[in-house]
Amino acid sequence: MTNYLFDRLFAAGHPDAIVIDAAGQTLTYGDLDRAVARYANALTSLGVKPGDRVGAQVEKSVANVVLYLATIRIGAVFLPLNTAYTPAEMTYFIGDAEPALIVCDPSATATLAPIANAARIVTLDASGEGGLADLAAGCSDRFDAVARAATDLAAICYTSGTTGRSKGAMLTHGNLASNAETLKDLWRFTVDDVLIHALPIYHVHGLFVAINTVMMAGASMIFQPRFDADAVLAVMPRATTLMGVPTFYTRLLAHPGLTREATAAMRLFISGSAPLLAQTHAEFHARTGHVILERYGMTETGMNTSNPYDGARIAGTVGLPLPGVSVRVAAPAGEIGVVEVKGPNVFAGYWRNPQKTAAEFRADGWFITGDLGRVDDNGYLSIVGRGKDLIISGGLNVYPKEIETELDALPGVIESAVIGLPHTDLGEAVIAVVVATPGATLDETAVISALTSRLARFKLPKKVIFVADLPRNAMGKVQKALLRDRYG
Ligand code: MLC
Ligand code: AMP
Repeated sequence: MTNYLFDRLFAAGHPDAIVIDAAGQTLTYGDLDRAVARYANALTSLGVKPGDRVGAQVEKSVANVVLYLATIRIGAVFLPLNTAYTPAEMTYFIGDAEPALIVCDPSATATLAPIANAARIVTLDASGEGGLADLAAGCSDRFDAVARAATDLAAICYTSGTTGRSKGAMLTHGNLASNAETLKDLWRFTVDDVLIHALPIYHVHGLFVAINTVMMAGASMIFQPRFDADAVLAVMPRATTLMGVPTFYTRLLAHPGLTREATAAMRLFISGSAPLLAQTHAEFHARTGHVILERYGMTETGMNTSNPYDGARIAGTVGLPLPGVSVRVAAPAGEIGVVEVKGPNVFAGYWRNPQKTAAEFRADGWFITGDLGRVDDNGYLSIVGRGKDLIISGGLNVYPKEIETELDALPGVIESAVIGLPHTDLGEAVIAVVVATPGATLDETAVISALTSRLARFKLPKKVIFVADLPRNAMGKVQKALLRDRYG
């Protein structure tokens, strides 16, 4: 019996080789295997069965990684949830995904209990302590992985919708394994690599691109709780690779410690999740001698394209389709069109949402990304815009529609438009343009504090602008481009 993803993740790492080095806690592949077995036994004893969802609203920690791997090992489905989500947001995710178990910080149990439905709640705090850890400590360190095929579900990752609510992207064992296998080869990860892991692990970038690729190579990672330029620079002399969003690179460039000497041990800097400015690419090269490798992906597809390891890494492009992945632009050669993708990396559809799934695939099976791109004569893809109304702030997606719905529901607000404006640190910042009822005593502070209980903090507007009315076109549609020009 084989477990498609689990077996592949543990195939390359030598039991005595280090896999995670998290300040004060170092685990070998053997240690990790035993820790995961304990958690797998603990999850099973809590009644989690193959196919059940395990919701994890847990701070980044080694225990959180162990929980992810244990969920895969018992054939269940991992459901990572940003710790910034409010109870209002969690109510939706829990109602939609119907997890059998929710793992959360002890401080969150009181708020989650009334909205947990049928799910059991068990705790795990930022240091990896809690009810689940206690239970696991008393369990056997052996567990026969539950058999899973490439087509079985491994995870559901929520991604916001341009209209309406978030959708759960169903990712299979085959999706995750094929993508990590491909990236490991393309980016030349080997047992000698040490990745600086400073990304959150509730999204595909930090969770699958980083952890799965490292494990497939039998490599190791230095695990940091969050991105901090000082902390990243401090470990660089004993690392070889970094994966980050563009904000990582602009913040590193703002640090005087980023020099050619500081990066001498490194072989590869990778960027993705949001557009990397050509200026950042050039400045990083000038300061360090390293050419950042930019790649392009999505929750629904994992990674789709990458600049090459050996060939030219061209600023402003996201490179070539990954081996085994097909990418096309629905437009004549050299012109701008919607980027479409097909391959073993493409998800199995939206959880319990066949209509949305059908709407985002062409009849011939290509997935419609909603990104606008152009392919040059050498086959390099550039992402030149978005067909979807989306803001990417520090690598995190914010859907204007979701914020506008909350704004419009506030007393004193007639209507609103949420736009992304260029921001030196975050790439884009969320800005709200609001039309208030005449006589309403709303100000920026009141609007933001009213949204605080409803929306995760990264989605909150960095600025609220009050206007008498919104510019509309002949069809009555708000002209966001005009607003961006006016306030940009
Ligand atoms: C934090 N804040 C943000 C924010 N992150 N606001 C807007 N956008 C963000 N991305 C808010 C906090 O709520 C807080 O607000 C204030 O900013 C400072 O918070 P912080 O905790 O000090 O911020 P920091 O830890 O420095 O985080 C910034 C960051 C982080 C850019 C390092 O957001 C990050 O690691 N982003 C990576 C996201 C990621 O992994 N994306 C991949 C998605 S997968 P307040 O009000 O409390 O002061 C994907 C597919 C693909 O896209 O291709 O990879
Ligand atoms: P998510 O839904 O969080 O997975 O975000 C996926 C989106 O991030 C894509 O559809 C793109 O719009 C964007 N994205 C990811 N990588 C890049 C990149 N290198 N350049 C530009 N946009 C990117």
